[in-house]
Amino acid sequence: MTSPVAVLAVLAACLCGVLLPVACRDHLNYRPIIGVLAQENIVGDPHAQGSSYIAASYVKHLESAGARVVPIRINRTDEEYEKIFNSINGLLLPGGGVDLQISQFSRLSKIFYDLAIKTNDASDYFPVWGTCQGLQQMTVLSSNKNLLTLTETKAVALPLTFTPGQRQHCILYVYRPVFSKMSEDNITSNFHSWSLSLQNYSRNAKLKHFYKVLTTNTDGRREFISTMEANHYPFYAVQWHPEKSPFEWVDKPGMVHSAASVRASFYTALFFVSEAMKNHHKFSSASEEERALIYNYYPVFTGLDGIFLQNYYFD
Ligand SMILES: *[C@@H]1O[C@H](CO)[C@@H](O)[C@H](O)[C@H]1NC(C)=O
Ligand SMILES: *[C@@H]1O[C@H](CO)[C@@H](O)[C@H](O)[C@H]1NC(C)=O
Ligand SMILES: CC(=O)N[C@H]1CO[C@H](CO)[C@@H](O)[C@@H]1O
Repeated sequence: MTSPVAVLAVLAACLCGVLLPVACRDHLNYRPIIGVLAQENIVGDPHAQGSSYIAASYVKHLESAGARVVPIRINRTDEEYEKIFNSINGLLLPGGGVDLQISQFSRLSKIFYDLAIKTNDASDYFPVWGTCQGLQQMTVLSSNKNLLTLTETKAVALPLTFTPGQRQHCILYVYRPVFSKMSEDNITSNFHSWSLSLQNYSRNAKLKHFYKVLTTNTDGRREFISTMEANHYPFYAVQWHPEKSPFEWVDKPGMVHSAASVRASFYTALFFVSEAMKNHHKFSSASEEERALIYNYYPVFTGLDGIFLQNYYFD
């Protein structure tokens, strides 16, 4: 097995070499802080407090790979969001179940997506990661359309089908230690009703120009995108749930906890946190940073049958 150190070396070579020709290894930010978007509470959630939540598994996933997390709450002003953007080193759009065009989550996603495009265009490296709904939201933002289609993927574990000729791409380096497992065993947890089919992706010029497809899956009827990466931006997205294997425990079909699935999960987090290390945004003071971090909030245990084991709730 390739050691995590070897993977990091490959990552540094891969990402610094390809995307940042300057010797960025000397200038990494080893105290990265990643913003995670909150979203409207699930209707009928008996544990809900306030108006929005973040599933704690997303926070733990990033923390496991050496990042700290700042929650980005809904219903704040554009100015507040811009200030947060200039203080964090990367952004994660989590899974969930809100409207991708009219929810507060979609409003925040658009504000941060636009800021991320603008800042990367100005050579300020700022990575964005989307998981499940996060991937779906990114496709809506990049195409200005909802091109998703219903698939039979509500609770199913799948292997990944790698797109030929794409294995050299940076994000896939992360999967290398688990490549054979990923393409053969059912190690990705899928919990989505909607997917971006390869067909709609291929027919939409904006999406085709913006993203390349790294892995796909099928529900037996439609081939859909399961991992993608932007061509010119450090934007990455997966339709499956790397954070569930180590951190969610609801006992239902589609949940995988094998050693290979946990390892794959960790490598996705390590990859994204390594990306965030290339950004140098900072809070304006130590006390502002302290006030913004997730440690100011307490996750609520929702029970062993909770779709999310623990949630953070916000006003
Ligand atoms: C393509 O997108 C449309 C929405 O614009 C959707 O109704 C349709 O089901 C999608 N088709 C496929 C094959 O994904
Ligand atoms: C993966 O799961 C499917 C059913 O969802 C099953 O048919 C298949 O044999 C599984 N593959 C492996 C390698 O376990
Ligand atoms: C900034 C923002 O979106 N504020 C809204 C927060 O929610 C209240 C009540 O729903 C609205 O009135 C505000 O406009």
